[in-house]
Amino acid sequence: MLIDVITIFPEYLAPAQLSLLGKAAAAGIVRLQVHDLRNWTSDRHRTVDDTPYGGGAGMVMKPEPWGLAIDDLLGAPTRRPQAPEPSPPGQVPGAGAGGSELLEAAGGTGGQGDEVTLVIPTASGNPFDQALAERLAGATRLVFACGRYEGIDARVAEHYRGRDGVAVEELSIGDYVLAGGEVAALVMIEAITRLLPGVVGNAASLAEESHVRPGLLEYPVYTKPAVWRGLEVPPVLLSGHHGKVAAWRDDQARQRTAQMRPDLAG
Ligand code: 6GU
Repeated sequence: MLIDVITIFPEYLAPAQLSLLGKAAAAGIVRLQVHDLRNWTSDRHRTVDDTPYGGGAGMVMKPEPWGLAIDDLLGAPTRRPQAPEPSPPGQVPGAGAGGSELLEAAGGTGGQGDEVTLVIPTASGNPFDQALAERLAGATRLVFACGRYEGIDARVAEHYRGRDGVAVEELSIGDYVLAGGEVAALVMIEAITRLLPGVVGNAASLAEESHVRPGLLEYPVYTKPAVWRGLEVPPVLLSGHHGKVAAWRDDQARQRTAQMRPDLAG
């Protein structure tokens, strides 16, 4: 999977090089390219924002740099990740037109046969959830357009929504307001890439966790020691009785869901 992130703060994406994602990149499962939006400005001040039509507080991101940046990235044919990169995977802040090394229009993406899914993180988007993460994990190419300020001129989403081979997803990671889309993009990238074959060592661990069974949170987990600060591990977990363990976990998952997320409990 090839993932491009366009942002005015490329450094924000540095954590993506760590841990799971970093390993996925090193293994050639994911290639992450981070681009500085200001590379697609042409004025002296590298301006990316302006005042909102209709008035109101804050600034809006101008459509032109976004159009040029996204056109450049989409124009470059889809490139498959190629195991261990000579240069640090990702980190292309500064690479103007998206690196146009190779090519090979890889199959469908976005789960709908589109070549590219353009993800626009926004608090006013559709809720990003596990089902969406699973669908996007089927994509071969994702481009994240991370806005700041009051958001990106709405015509950018409108323009690309109409384009052949492009699926546009305006997505929110929750009901709160962030200062920009970068952290939301990180959240989505982590949720999506850990679903790719080979990223998480134990495939069974993917199946058991919270939200994979829609509407049911995960049961509590324990490890050694059996007693810690006077607190005991529930005895059933030490019983060796697999059937009882499974029933206990199922019951705990239901109780926990009812308590923590009554909105999910059916
Ligand atoms: Cl995706 N972006 C911003 N700016 N705020 C958010 C969000 C996204 N999701 C929840 N709040």
